[in-house]
Amino acid sequence: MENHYNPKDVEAKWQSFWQEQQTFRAGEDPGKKKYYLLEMFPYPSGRIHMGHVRNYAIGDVAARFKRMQGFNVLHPMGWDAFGMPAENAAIEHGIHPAKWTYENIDSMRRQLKKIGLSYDWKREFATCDADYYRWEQLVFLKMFERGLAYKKGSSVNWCDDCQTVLANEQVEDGCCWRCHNPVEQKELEQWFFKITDYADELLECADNLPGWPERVLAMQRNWIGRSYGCEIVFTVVDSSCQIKVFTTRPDTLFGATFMSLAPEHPLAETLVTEEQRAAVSQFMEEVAGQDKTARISGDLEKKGVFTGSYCLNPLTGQKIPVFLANFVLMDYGTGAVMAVPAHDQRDFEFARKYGLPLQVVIQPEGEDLAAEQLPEAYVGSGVLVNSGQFDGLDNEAAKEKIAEYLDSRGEGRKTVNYRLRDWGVSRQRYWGTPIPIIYCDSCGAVPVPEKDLPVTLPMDVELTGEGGSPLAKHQEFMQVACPKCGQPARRESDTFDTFVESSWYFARYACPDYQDGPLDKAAANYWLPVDQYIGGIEHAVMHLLYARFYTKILRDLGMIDVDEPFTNLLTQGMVCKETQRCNEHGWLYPEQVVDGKCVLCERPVSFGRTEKMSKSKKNVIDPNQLIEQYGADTARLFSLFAAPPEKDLEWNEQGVEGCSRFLSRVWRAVGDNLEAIAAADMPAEVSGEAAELKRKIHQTIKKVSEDIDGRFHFNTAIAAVMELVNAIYAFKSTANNPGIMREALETVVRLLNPFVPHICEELWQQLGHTDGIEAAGWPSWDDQALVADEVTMVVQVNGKVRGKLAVAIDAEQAAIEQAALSEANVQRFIEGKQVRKIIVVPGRLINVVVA
Ligand code: ANZ
Ligand code: ZN
Repeated sequence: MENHYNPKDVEAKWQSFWQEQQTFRAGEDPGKKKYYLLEMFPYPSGRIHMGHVRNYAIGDVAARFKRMQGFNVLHPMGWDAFGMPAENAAIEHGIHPAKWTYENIDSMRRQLKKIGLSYDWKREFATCDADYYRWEQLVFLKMFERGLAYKKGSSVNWCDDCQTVLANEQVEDGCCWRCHNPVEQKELEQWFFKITDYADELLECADNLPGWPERVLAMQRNWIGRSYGCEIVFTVVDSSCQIKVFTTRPDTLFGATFMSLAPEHPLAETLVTEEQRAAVSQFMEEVAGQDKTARISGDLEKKGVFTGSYCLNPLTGQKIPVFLANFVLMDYGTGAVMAVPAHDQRDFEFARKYGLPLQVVIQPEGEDLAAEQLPEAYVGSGVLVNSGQFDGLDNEAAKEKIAEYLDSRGEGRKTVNYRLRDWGVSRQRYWGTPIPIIYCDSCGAVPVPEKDLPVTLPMDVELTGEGGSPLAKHQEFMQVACPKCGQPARRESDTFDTFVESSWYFARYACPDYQDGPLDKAAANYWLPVDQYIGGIEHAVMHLLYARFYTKILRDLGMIDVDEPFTNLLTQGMVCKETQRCNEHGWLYPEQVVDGKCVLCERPVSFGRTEKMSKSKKNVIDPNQLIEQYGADTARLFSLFAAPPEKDLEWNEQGVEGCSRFLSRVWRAVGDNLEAIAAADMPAEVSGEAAELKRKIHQTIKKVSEDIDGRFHFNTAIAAVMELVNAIYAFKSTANNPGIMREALETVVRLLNPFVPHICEELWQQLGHTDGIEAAGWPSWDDQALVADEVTMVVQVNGKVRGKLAVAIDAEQAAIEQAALSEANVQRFIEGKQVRKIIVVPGRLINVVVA
């Protein structure tokens, strides 16, 4: 055996061994319990970063652990390969998105293989393969047939730079999440998926996912935003118009002192009087420049304008002014709000700004709120006042009563509202899945017949980055005969949002080569749901919600039998590092700083905050270099040991070196003892120092097993193995107890295998095993061996011997008493009697005295 631990040779050797043996190939085996482990698949940017390493190392521990436990494990990998960066690269460097993407995939696959991740590479696919997206097109046709995919005009967030529509979540501070260009509003015909049909089920299932972090579920519930409330009708004065509002607080109706409409409200034009026209137009212009997200978020200053019209509060009969207000959005509720400034903070600020009256209608118990003195809106509960016949009612009860009363008069009704909107899936981009629709002047939007799928993305396009979708300019692609009437027609030039691809890739991994449909139902039902899904918290809403929705679609199309895609979810923390800056040269890469000085100008650098590793701040560590220098096992160990998976991990060089040293120490522990333990069997009985080591071995097995299984406490698991390694070094009697030393070493190697598999495979072989470490299985602990040295104590009841008890030598008095009292025979003699006292003679006897 090499004296010196040389990760490079070891890692290359085992990576090719796994490849040749197809160690991680998975197949359906109904006789075995399955375990499907999945990390969120990457976008093939070309280079892996430390976030990937961490994400995949976490997953790999679970996959290897479960395989060693005897599960039939599916652990696949693939590529989320459509999307804008490929197109941007094409525009900037003139390289075709397909070429760019597939080359990046090759390079990233090579990098991933160097980490030694236990993937079944036979199942790999890229979502830009026509073999994948054709099935997505088929599912779309079925959704279209059922009205689950439809087209409508809508105002969208538009980035003029990227020439594309952005989802609300892709707008950050009013700017495009990718290029940071300000976002505008634009009216476009778009394809939508009817996710709102599933709002209730998505919500209710969210209460049924105990394996998900509560934080993620809360974000999803909030995103779906179901609120129970009331629609109330207000009549416009001197007009036949009616304004409908949605409110969750019908109990405050007597306090509604004005009305706020969304500037886009269809009645806005009608309601504006001559005197107010100029002011209104000016306001409209201002709002048009504000982005929706800021308008909802509440950060924006509340502004409005009087329309000149009034409407009637249905209960007070009072004339109240109608305003347009920037914080009211057209696509929530009815686009109109009855403003209750005394009890709603936005309305309060608005009223103070425009000098509008406040009316208190909810009085908290034991207080006497006066409208003139309110420092802010009172939003709590209380009793109704100034509310006519409803005075004195508790406000929760009043919600019901007022709703019923309005209903009986035809002036309102109870409703449910959702914040969730249908999912807009159209993108005016080239590098995506073509939407299989044909437009015909006589037949309208006609679905592409199933037999004509896939609608393949043409490769010969010109990408300039200007003037809308490149597909629309591709004559050959666009011109097609109408499938219904045969007349010349044109194709849809939009492609799908790439979130569509990532909404079902996990199901396709069950049957990546299946040619008769999206899913081989038997295989998909065998593997799904994913038992453990691992990825970043940034996907808490969009990806995870869309995937849940799409799973329900596939179920309702009869393609699978599961309701939810992911049983357990782990959201890993970020990988962070200190930033470094030079006054002259700005942010610096770690290698540009030597002895605290900038290598470019020798000036001392200033150390900035520790932040998520990012290219823009240059606080990045290249995993490829790290692996080159220390080996993959060290890189893996560090990312697993430095922090629990859910927490942020702070990069530190000493930590990496520590991990590397630990692996060398394990290597030496085996090497140094190899000769001594050559022919040793595992002993049945041991004593003294050996018994202590045995206890340590089994305690460690128990701790590591429990820490890994379902809990992902990898850092404490690794710390426990480190202690066992210390115990091995401290052990002095190997010559007399070679068997126990062998057990200790083999245990270390097996327990470490999920974390650092290359070195463990090698050491396992050195220890004399020929068929790969996973075949050895996961070690189990012996409960007996956990107990410290024991003594047998006699138990008496009122001085008569009634039993014997094995007690740990270091057991506490209380534990000994407890054990004595629960001994079966002793219980018979004390039953129904009162225990007066218990006398313990340490190491010898226990006497229970009863009355
Ligand atoms: C009167 C009222 C009084 C309200 C009060 C609140 C408190 P959630 O819970 O999020 O559903 N609202 C309704 N439509 C709106 C729109 N299009 N844009 C902005 N705000 C809108 O919120 C429902 C409440 O948000 C509704 O209840 C309405 O204000 C406002 F003391 O009506 B409320
Ligand atoms: Zn036609």
